[in-house]
Amino acid sequence: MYGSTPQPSDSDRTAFRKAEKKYKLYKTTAPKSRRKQPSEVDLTEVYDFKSVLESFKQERKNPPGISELRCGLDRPVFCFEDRPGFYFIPGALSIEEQCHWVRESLTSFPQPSNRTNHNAIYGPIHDLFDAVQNKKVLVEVGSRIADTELGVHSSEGNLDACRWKFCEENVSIPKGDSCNSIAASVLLRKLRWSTLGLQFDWSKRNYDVSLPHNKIPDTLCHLAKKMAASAMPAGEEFQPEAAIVNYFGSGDMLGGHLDDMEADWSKPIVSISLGCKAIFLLGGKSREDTPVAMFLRSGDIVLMAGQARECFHGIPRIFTDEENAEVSPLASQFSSHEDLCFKEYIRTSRININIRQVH
Ligand SMILES: O=C(O)CCC(=O)C(=O)O
Repeated sequence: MYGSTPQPSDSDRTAFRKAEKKYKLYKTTAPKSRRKQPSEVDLTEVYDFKSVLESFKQERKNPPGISELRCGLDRPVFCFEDRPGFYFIPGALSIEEQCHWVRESLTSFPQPSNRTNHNAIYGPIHDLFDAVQNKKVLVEVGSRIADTELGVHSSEGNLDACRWKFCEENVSIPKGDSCNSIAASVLLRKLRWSTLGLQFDWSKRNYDVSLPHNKIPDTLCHLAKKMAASAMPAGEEFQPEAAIVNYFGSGDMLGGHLDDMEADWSKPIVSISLGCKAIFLLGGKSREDTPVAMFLRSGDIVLMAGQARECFHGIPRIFTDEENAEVSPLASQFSSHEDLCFKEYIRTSRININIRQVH
């Protein structure tokens, strides 16, 4: 009300929300500049496991509250002493492995029968990345526009899926036909998630085992099993059944949430970071619990199992500016002309692949 002291809204009150607001990207216009710049943010309380790993390698010492888990993995796994079930494996993937998973995330993971956020509007989209590389446009084929006029071939057998087709960007639409279209490059920028293995139904918030799906690639299963081993109950092997791939662009965030749709929380979620650096918040069982913040870099893997499965977590920020993204070593791997689209994408994006055992 006018003249009264501003009251925080309900959503601003929790400790988790406060931390999200602290790290979120805000842009302000600097004096003498017309361009908006990211506002300064205090990062002094953000844990940096890259430095933890370096000092561990040099001096075998960890900062207070962090310890190294002794397990069979060929690299250090760190945990917070007061946050059981949460494990951090800094630099778990080599640059070549990161490169491989970026390629897979952009080419094969969004392929039908896997679903993406685009399914709801366009139906299944085949070969999106290929269409980006060939500068194609997705066109809604109206009843009067014949496929042959657009020079396209249907990629799906069913009628619904035939409504949207990729064609050359300069295709001429016959007079009188209204025609919606969207550039493949825009669709790629708007890609938010794809689901592998058992398909997650976001509206019902459960796994729809009746939906057709592609098998999770063996190499990804192998990697997830190897990484998960440190957080598995003794004598059991992790069984990857589903994965969600999240795609983040500049300004995107993932609000605080729980991953509670899997039956058995003793099994970890294996979460792989690729591309631009991000801030991850790990809270407690209530949004009122103050979360701990940490950087996630390309190649880092975190595991959330047991009690950590009951904890709110989220990504309030990704860093897409050259100075802070720390993505150059990965981007420079995409050096050939054919790889230009991968390079352009990953320079300002982050991909997260999280693999789950559902049953
Ligand atoms: O992007 C991340 O690192 C976290 C992803 C996540 O929390 C989720 O998909 O549930």
